[in-house]
Amino acid sequence: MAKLPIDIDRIIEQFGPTLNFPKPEGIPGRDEPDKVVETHCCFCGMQCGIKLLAKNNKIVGFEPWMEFPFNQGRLCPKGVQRYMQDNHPDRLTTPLLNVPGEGYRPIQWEKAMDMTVSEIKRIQSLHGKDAFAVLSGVSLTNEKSYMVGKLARTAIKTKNLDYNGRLCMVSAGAGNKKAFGLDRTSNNYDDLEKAEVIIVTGANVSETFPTLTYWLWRARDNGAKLIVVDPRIIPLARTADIHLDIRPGTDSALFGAILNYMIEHDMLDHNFIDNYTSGFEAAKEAVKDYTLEWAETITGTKKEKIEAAAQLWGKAATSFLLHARGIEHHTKGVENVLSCINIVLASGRIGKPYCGYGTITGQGNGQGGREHGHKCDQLPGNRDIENPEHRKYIAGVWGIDEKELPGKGLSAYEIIEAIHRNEIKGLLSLCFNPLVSLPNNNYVREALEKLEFYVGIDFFMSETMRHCDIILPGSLHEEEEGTVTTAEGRVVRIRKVVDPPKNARTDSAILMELAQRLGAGDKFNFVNSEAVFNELRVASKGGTADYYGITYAKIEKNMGVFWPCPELDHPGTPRLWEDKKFKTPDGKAHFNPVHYHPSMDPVDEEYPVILTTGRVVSQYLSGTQTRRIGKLVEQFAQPLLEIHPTLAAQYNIQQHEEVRVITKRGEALFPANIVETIREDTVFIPYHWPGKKSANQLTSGHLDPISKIPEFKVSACQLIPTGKQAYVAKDAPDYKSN
Ligand SMILES: Nc1nc2c(c(=O)[nH]1)N[C@H]1C(S)=C(S)[C@@H](COP(=O)(O)OP(=O)(O)OC[C@H]3O[C@@H](n4cnc5c(=O)[nH]c(N)nc54)[C@H](O)[C@@H]3O)O[C@H]1N2
Ligand SMILES: Nc1nc2c(c(=O)[nH]1)N[C@H]1C(S)=C(S)[C@@H](COP(=O)(O)OP(=O)(O)OC[C@H]3O[C@@H](n4cnc5c(=O)[nH]c(N)nc54)[C@H](O)[C@@H]3O)O[C@H]1N2
Ligand code: SF4
Ligand SMILES: [Mo]
Repeated sequence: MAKLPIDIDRIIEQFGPTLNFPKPEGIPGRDEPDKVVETHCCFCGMQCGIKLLAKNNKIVGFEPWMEFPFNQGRLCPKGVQRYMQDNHPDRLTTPLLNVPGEGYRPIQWEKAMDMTVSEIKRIQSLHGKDAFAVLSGVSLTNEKSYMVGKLARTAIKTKNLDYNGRLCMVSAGAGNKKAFGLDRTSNNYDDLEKAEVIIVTGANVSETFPTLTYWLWRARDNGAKLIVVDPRIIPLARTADIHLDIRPGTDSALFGAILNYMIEHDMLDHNFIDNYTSGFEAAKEAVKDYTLEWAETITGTKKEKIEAAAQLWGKAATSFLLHARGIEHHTKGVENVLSCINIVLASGRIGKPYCGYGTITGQGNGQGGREHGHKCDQLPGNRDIENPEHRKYIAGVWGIDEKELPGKGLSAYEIIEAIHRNEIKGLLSLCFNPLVSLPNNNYVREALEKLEFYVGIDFFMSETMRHCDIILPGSLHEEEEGTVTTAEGRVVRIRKVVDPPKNARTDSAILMELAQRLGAGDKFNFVNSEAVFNELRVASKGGTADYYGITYAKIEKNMGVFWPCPELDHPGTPRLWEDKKFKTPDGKAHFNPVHYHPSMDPVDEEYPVILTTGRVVSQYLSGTQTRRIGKLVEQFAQPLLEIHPTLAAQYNIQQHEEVRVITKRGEALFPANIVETIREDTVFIPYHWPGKKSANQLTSGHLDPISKIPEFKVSACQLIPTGKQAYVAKDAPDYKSN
């Protein structure tokens, strides 16, 4: 008999015949739950429905929530492991004070709050209100996002408030507002199902939005043609009809050429263009020289392939175009987005069944978090902080004089620059790990060290938190009631399942106490999260992101409601623009002229290789959460440098050899992973790791002039093999082209 791979006898001897394995310290095993709660995954913008199981006020596991319409029980590797965070031994459970020379010492809440408030007051009385900044995050619920905005503007009274969506959806947001006057994906994802042609550009859907692939496969089963645009043969590209392997930073050239081709071959919806859009002539003029030959030289992709894609797109009766950060993380992120929107508008395929367009929102509440006013230029309801009418309305809701409302402040990376210039001296951050996720992080570290006072709210000790003077232990998704808005624009309920552990508090309780101590307690008399939501509904009323008609009861009854939902008897809006009444001042959808521009850090003789950065399936963002979950670490334990065999041979780089990657910002060592799935002129590094493993040691602080998003997707680099073999736990998958 073949020998069993495990020694059962030894195991029985050790643990007894019932195989009672000891439970790992701090993480209880699966017990019969005393509570099963329908809520959502805390990670990406899909916000998959999930049931969390709890026993004795601790999360003990999960079950699929089959009825939730978007994911119908499906979950990705992160979703099935997320519950491991709850009882994690690393949870921050008491406020901490950084004592110089000694390190972090636990302190009472009373003292932590006293010190925080007195430091805010000290800095502001010496240097002005705007010398204290706030950085927020969109893993926070709608209610918390709204509270942070209100806290910054009415209690701290600073204009310098921004959020981590600045690194994420702002290019798409700015492009969508320009073109449609509203910032949301145009349809829910059911409409993908019968789209004839689907373009996915700059979105590694299988790894970053795994459950969305279900809707793409449904479309494929119905015969949809799939066009994938990505410098890498990402898993989705393996099954695509056409893969356009463009050079990073050249989407606007590609989509400009496709628009020009559509115009030349009269693949246009003239009725739609004439009656429902403006700006077509200027957009046409901008691309008149963008031939397929020109596009081939810029994108590095064969013109025959571009033509085939233009033909498919041009002739389709129904279609969907989706993009994510691959086209948005550029100094021309907004232009890239507009170049996509132009080909959608030219086709007239929007506001109809199975016809849609949208950015795929990244963070858990990336959609809602960009609507409720914790951006430097925005007030709730996606209102404009510089618009006098909008200011007046929100000042009225908040019971303050419009003049008291601060104006437009600095964006996230600009706040770091202002700290360097000594203009900002104090910082409150929550739900943001800028030291790992902002570009050029040596520069970010210097800024954090320069602050006179820094207080952070998190549930784990992130790399950024280590620079705080005071750390306040906050709460996980499942420790508070609230709502989030999914990538589809569906507002859903987040359920409290357990209490924050030990001495940790809910984020809301912390924000409310800060407001009270800063003298704005009367504006934060919220009895629960529903009360916050009800104020948010009023604040959003009449804005483009109108939530007025959405209530907790309505969300529960319908398993989510799509905004805009302006009245209580309104059913919500899964598909936008069926009435063709766009939210722009002239009521039309706007074409915008887009000229192709090179990236701000172009390759040259000294820095000849393009470095692009992004994600892997098992790690999430700065990794604070997922690098603490063993199973996810096992899947992808360290950042590897993806490099094509031809480029590797050119530099004589061996598999797993440590390679020095150098840009104008700095250098770092990464083991090579030689794969055939990437362009020969481009290397890729995932960015989820801190310190010496951080890709953001290399990226630049060049920002898009409109959206202020950093150019994470293009840096010019040098590669120098070190001759040393690195220890590599596991390779990134190499999806061979054939
Ligand atoms: N597993 C996992 N899932 C996540 C996250 C995570 O950290 N991990 N984060 C969530 C968040 S916040 C976000 S924003 C999303 C991001 O989701 P995605 O945007 O899908 O993720 P990225 O890996 O940043 O980039 C996507 C692709 O862009 C390609 N790319 C690079 N440069 C260019 C270019 O110039 N043009 C084109 N067309 N493509 C280019 C890269 O090769 C990469 O495959 O994922 C969400 N989901
Ligand atoms: N090179 C490179 N850099 C990138 C990107 C890239 O593609 N390449 N992508 C960018 C993108 S798209 C994004 S979205 C950013 C993300 O950048 P970050 O927002 O900095 O990343 P996170 O890991 O989400 O950090 C959030 C922190 O908040 C904590 N947190 C999570 N939920 C909560 C909560 O409910 N309450 C509280 N109090 N804390 C919470 C987590 O523990 C974590 O420490 O990174 C950007 N950086
Ligand atoms: S796809 Fe996103 S929301 Fe769904 S389980 Fe995975 S990480 Fe969670
Ligand atoms: Mo993101």
